[in-house]
Amino acid sequence: MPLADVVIVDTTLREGEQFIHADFSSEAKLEIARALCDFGVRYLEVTSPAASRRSREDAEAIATAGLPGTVAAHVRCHPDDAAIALDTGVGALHMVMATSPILRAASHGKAISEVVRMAADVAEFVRKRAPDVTLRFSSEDAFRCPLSDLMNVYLPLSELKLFDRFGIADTTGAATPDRVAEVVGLLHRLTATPIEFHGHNDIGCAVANAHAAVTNGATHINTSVLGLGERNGITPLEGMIAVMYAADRAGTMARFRLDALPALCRRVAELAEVGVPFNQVLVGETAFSHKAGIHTKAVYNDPRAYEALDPADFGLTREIAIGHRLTGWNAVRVRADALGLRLALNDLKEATTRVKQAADTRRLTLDDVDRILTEVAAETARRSA
Ligand code: HCA
Ligand code: CU
Repeated sequence: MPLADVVIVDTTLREGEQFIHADFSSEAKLEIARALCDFGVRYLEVTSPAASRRSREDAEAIATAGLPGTVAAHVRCHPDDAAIALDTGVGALHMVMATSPILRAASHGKAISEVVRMAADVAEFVRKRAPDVTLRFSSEDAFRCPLSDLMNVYLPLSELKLFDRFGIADTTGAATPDRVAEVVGLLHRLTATPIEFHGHNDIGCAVANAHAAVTNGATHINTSVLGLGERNGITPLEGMIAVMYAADRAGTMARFRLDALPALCRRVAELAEVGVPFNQVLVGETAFSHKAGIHTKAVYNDPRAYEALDPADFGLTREIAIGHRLTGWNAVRVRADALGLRLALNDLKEATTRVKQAADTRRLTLDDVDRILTEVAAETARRSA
């Protein structure tokens, strides 16, 4: 599937709620759901309605809010949880069960054959009660699971033809893109069932892993705004959008209101009581700032020289820093022009030298640069008077 066509299954309202600082109110959850849909997401995952009374009420409120997309409830592989979820009116159930030896031992204690039986039983139960609901089964900790065990889960479940999709989760966020390519690629070759990838970011590969999953057959990617989730989270929505945009700008712009993304991220950060990290892909404070003279000169000529993403498409502006020791006379000239000062090349170079000298001893503001430029201009005027 082309990257820009991948289905974003956003789980800010499930995995994101598992972020240590997140304690979203019912109103906040609806606000986030609406903002995600306004941005263009068409598939939202919410916390299991079996988790608590408010989780159930919130799932119902979101599922019946008339949003232009599918609302999926995350559930354990248990008919009671599935029944509670179906009663909320969600359009999809996302079942999950651990498959790796370490998690099977530390969590449910079941053998692989029992995992298959339980998933099949719940799927049959769901299909009887709600034939049209979208049903996904995901194996937790799939990437620390022997491939034979993993295939012994997915292949028999695939034959049942009860599932619309298989999820595959890098739960501890330690997989690398080559491993994701291997495992997702194998699953893709062996089943016709669409694949959803869920990847944590513990070693920093979550976006690259999501990319590898798509190029090896995944059709759905789990994201959350700012990557919010357990520990340091999962593939961030904005990171995945950047990958899609870099592959197909027009296609991604047609699907998403990209200029709504920075505000969405700021708002979710606020609701989760954290800041937007300064270097976050796309929406971090420094994502479009340029500093060194060599960079700024080229960016003034053509921003694409040092930008893979056009900030204007996201409603953002680039920042070009002038007042520092790495500055160059081209950047200084742009500032002089902006101030209406017509300086000859020698004067520009003199001003640049003064900026660098001053910056070697202290931190400069734009006002400091402007003062130096005005001084040099005044000296020149005096000389020629
Ligand atoms: C969890 C685990 C999970 C599930 C992912 C999935 C994971 O917190 O329940 O449903 O595909 O990382 O394995 O988030
Ligand atoms: Cu997770």
